[in-house]
Amino acid sequence: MKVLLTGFEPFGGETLNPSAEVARAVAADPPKGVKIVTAELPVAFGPDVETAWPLWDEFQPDLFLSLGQGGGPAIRIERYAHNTRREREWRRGKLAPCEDDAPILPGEPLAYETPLPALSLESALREAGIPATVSRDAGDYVCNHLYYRSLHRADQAGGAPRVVFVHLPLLPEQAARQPGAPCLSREIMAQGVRQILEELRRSDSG
Ligand code: PCA
Repeated sequence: MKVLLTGFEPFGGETLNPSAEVARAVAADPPKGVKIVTAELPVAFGPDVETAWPLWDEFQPDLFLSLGQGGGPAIRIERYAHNTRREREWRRGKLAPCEDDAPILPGEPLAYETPLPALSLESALREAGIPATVSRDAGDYVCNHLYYRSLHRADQAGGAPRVVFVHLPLLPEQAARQPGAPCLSREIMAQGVRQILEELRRSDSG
């Protein structure tokens, strides 16, 4: 199974993004039978997909698994992408008010749902001892934008590749600067992403 596995660059005043760290770790040690191409995407509407599309075109993956930093205590398997985006501005790590709020692709569907079994992926992770949950809202920032554009593109192409987005908690180094914030280690998050790939490889070949 060929997988395009992406993470994002650090944003919002952070120097790390768990998604890029975990994508690199999994690409360096992929599950058996999984061939990975990985990339770190810019956190910007437009440049995110302009970086991902050439890899998609060249590699023709069976699966596009994109990762992003979401915070919270668990790995979040995103079930839906919504046709809405809102620009963000960070000032010293804090969100500043911003007026921009617009559809991603005017006239296109309000939302897309991943074709992948989010609920059974959640169960597989939890059975493996990894905190996981299904989310119905990927937000309105760049992660949701990439997800919406990817599901739209796959839909236009007749449903290939399969696409799913996963939000990750903070890393311990990040949470150490925000006392009380939940986090997971790189190792546990990488194990979770490997578990997802193994589940999907099984269903891909079966
Ligand atoms: N998380 C942001 C954008 C980049 C990232 O890692 C989001 O959830 O939209």
